[in-house]
Amino acid sequence: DQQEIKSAESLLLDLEVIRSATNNFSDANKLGEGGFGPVYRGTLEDGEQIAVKRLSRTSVQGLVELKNEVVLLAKLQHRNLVRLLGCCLQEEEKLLVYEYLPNTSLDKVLFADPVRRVQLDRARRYKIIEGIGRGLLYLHEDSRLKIVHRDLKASNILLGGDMNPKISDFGLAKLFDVDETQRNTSRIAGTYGYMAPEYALRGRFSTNSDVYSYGVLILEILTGRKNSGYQGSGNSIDLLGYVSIDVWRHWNQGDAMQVVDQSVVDRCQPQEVLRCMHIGLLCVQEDPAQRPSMASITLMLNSYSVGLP
Ligand code: ACK
Repeated sequence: DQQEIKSAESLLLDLEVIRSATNNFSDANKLGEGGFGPVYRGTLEDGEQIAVKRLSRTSVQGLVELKNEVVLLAKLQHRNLVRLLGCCLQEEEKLLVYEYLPNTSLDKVLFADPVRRVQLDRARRYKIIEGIGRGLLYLHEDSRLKIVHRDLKASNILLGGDMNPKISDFGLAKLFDVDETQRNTSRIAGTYGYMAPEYALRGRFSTNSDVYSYGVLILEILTGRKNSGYQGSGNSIDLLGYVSIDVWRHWNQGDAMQVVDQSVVDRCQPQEVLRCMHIGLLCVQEDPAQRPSMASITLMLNSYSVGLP
């Protein structure tokens, strides 16, 4: 209807405006290389800061479909999703414009060298885990799109001014799906180490495969250690370089606490840390059907985060 058409048009940004906001995509304005092309920082005339993704992959979709998809994505608004503000889609230049987040991504915060690493206490780590969970739940269940992210990982989690986590790059995997000739072999969207085995091996993605990636994230956030990747057949959990759920069940609390980051270990409530770790391990089970849904994960997390500082 008229309203829809109007709101779709308001998303379309003028290429010249974005050029001048980013200093004509100057190197000085380049934030880095993202999964779909370089990302630039920009400042609009009114002073608003933006992040511009310059898409370098060719989409399998035509411009009209691409626009429709972007209109749908821009409707998704949630505290834990990076907000899509608009786009500029032309044959020769395809740009997505997002809100700018000043605090870099979770992987830099977690895994940068010790000097630059931001100290995250237990409460902060929980809040990050919970926030990502809420964003993912929204993508899976609340939206009209039922989006499977397909590439959830620490570098796709950006941190807001208050260290509130926001999921980035959601919905993009679908735009850039494998081309016809590669449908069975290429898994372009996923990232080694975060991909569920059924996705990595057979290209089967689902909300359950996102849950697996979320589990890897929980383990990374609690242990402060990057996953060591998927190295072959067998128990997928051992392969991540953490500990398998079976081993975990037989550990006593003291053993178990040794795998978590020292900043998470304080005098109060080791039980909580262990329960959170346990949720992470449930998510990375080999069998997708055994993994909990995001709805039950957020219930589990809520049930014990009450009363956190
Ligand atoms: O870890 P970073 O500083 O955060 O470096 C990467 C780089 O661009 C390539 O993805 C940064 N980036 C992506 N989107 C945004 C955004 N909306 N706001 C700020 N930085 C962003 C990302």
